[in-house]
Amino acid sequence: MFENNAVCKLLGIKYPIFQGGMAWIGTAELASAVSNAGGLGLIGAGHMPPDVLRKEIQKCKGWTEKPFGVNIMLMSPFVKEVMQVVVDERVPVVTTGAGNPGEYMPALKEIGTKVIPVIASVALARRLVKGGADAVIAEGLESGGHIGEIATMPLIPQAVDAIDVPVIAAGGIGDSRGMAAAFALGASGVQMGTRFVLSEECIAHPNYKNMVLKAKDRSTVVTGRTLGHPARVLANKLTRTYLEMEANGASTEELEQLGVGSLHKATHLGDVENGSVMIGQISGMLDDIKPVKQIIEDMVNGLPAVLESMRGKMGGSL
Ligand code: TUI
Repeated sequence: MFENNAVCKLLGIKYPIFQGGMAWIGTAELASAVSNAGGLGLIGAGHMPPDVLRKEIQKCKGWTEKPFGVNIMLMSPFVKEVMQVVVDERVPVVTTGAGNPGEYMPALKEIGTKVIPVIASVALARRLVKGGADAVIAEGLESGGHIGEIATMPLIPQAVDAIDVPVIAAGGIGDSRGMAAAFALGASGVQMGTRFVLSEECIAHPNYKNMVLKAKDRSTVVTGRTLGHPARVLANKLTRTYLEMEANGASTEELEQLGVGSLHKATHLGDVENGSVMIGQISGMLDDIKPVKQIIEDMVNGLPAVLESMRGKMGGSL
């Protein structure tokens, strides 16, 4: 179906479907399952120390023969060391998030690693393509976790018009309709995070998955705007405290202190009231936990019906 798709050709994968990085839960289990199912699995390095990341990469290599990647979170205190690990391990694809990866691109490109930064603005997309990015992931503010300020719908076509490498759409995509919409906007592929949280292979605590299942359209809020690090998370006890402190002018240190360890608390300990549940707005639509292979096949197999339905909605022949 995707024989001539630019992203599939660039990476040697069957379907142009990426799994979002996702610190703590984008593990070798999930990444290898996505790659084995024909998409691109990504190990979410988050704040991982370099030796932990190396082990995760080696596990992934043991579980899949297919291309996979590492998502490097540029605000990590270990960013230089984890970049060195992906170079040493010759990881085929690197995606980056939460910053500008420009300074690291030459070393990655030199060993043939494909570099695909997440961008949240057209200006950064332009700059990174000049610096050698092989493609970009344009991520709208519907996503969970760290976000920019533009929604997916306006971001994708503006990024597509501005650059001449493939654009992968992210943010608010969870089924074939979202995938078709991304292609309609000019994207060449999609990335999904929250949808893959609700997979059998995702190691997130059952309480975490349950919060995604129960979430409605307005269940998430954005914290950290005053710090300049906005993040979309499920509204809970933690966010109520956080937003109240933020509104009352709490210091950066006080706010950062609240966040320390909070993602692990939610993803691994299952404390979804005091922990940080980083999920996207599409949560409201997701109501089943499936094997990764089925998530991907349902996305792809549902496309013809979406195209047919579009013709119907338009109400005339095109
Ligand atoms: O990075 C993400 N999502 C994330 S990162 C994250 S951080 C974290 N927090 C606690 C524990 C562990 C990890 C959680 N979720 N998405 C990609 C993304 N990148 N979204 C937005 C951006 C972005 C924003 C600004 C990319 C570049 C950018 O440019 C700034 C610049 O320097 O020009």
